[in-house]
Amino acid sequence: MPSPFVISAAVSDALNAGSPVVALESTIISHGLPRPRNLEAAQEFEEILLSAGVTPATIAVLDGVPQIGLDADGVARIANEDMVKASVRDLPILMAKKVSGATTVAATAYLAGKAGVRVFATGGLGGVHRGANVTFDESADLSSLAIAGVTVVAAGVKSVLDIAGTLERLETLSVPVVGYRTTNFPSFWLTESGEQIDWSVDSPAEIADVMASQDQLGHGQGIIVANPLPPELQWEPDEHDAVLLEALAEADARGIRGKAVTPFLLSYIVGASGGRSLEVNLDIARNNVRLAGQIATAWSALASNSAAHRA
Ligand code: PSU
Ligand code: MN
Repeated sequence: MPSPFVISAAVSDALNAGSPVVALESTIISHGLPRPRNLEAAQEFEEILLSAGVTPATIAVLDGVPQIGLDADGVARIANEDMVKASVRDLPILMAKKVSGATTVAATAYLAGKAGVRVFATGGLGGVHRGANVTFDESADLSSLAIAGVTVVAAGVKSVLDIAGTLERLETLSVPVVGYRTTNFPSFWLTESGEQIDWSVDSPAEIADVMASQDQLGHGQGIIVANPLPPELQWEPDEHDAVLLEALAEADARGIRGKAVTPFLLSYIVGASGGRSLEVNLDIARNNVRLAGQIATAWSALASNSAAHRA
């Protein structure tokens, strides 16, 4: 059967050469950031990688075709078109109907894994929603990372979620979680959530070692690298807490459900914070893209070293 994916020439050349590649998601651009900043952000994330010698692979479904690596026109499309938010389960339907979709962390990690892209940068992961014991609302990001062999750099999960519950589910799913130079799991806009994790790593090379060990085990799970914003860049905690409560109450009052919850909360919070949350959100993503580039570089050095040893 022909491959249903299109891997761009830049990404496939980089993969064949063993050079570093980082996957980027498209839901954060289509549904997580307001226009026109979203297009600038998508371009800037690619630029950060390119200037570090890393090939960006922004992932989306365009007219029914999953694309690993977009050209400038593709990047503009995910920013400017009203595309559906696509999780893993939407992929076959988008393909059959030949429609476009912006991929979530779940769908991006799945496609990146299929294409052989091993490192992925996002802002914050989806997770267990507050009240999930009643609504069953748990992001497919978690179950997808249990099967996609991709290392995801994220500033933890948003404080709108049940952070402790999310960490419990990741334990059940056997997804390794390491803090980058911390054991205090970040809560997206804030440097620390107060939830402790067991392990921290100190360098991109150490993360590459964990990836190699995971490969040796043949376990197949992804790895989460929790990368906190430096405290001086975080959102002021008092303002954050107040806006968060307001956003959750508003979502409840309006009866927002299902896949609309995360985009609603993010855009409400941008408005209620007078744009402050947006600036912090962009810093988070830049910080994660930078670290992902370093991890991909360390991974490619490790892979070429071990190939040299085998030769
Ligand atoms: N984090 C962000 N911005 C986002 C998202 C997460 O900073 O836009 C998106 C991601 O694409 C993530 C999705 O996969 O929200 C989770 O949605 P849900 O809770 O419906 O699974
Ligand atoms: Mn959900």
